[in-house]
Amino acid sequence: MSSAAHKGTDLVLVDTAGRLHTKVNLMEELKKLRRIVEKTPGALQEVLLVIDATTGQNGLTQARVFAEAVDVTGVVLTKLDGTAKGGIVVAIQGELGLPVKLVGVGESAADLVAFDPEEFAEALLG
Ligand SMILES: Nc1nc2c(ncn2[C@@H]2O[C@H](COP(=O)(O)OP(=O)(O)OP(=O)(O)O)[C@@H](O)[C@H]2O)c(=O)[nH]1
Ligand SMILES: [Mg+2]
Repeated sequence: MSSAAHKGTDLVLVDTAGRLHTKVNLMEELKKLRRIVEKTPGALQEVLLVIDATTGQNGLTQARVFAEAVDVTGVVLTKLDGTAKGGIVVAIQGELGLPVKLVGVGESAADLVAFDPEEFAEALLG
């Protein structure tokens, strides 16, 4: 964060690898990351939880734990290009009020696109 401020960087993406909601020490680390980002006023823009469309009920458990730990602002639903429909985000929104902000429909950066609720609902029900 201080390096970014020093260089006048526009955007810092903090990506955590292999984090499991069941690993208490890793979740504590995540909370610490949030606290560090928050030291810079106005820096914290989004806290996104990435959920794989193939995730079932466990996605809701994950969302609960991550939301509690770091106050998630939205969900990124990946792998919507496969057969999975990602219906768990409906339960996540219902219980935690977390909106889906982006969806992944492939492996390139350009495949991360804005969430289209209508298209999603049609695919889910159709
Ligand atoms: N088809 C498809 N593949 C995806 C999508 N999103 C990610 N992938 C692929 O899934 C694999 C895992 O993606 P990562 O971004 O490394 O997953 P991750 O959750 O960050 O994994 P960790 O960093 O190990 O926790 C990679 O091969 C990605 O290219 C998607 O929307 N569609
Ligand atoms: Mg990763």
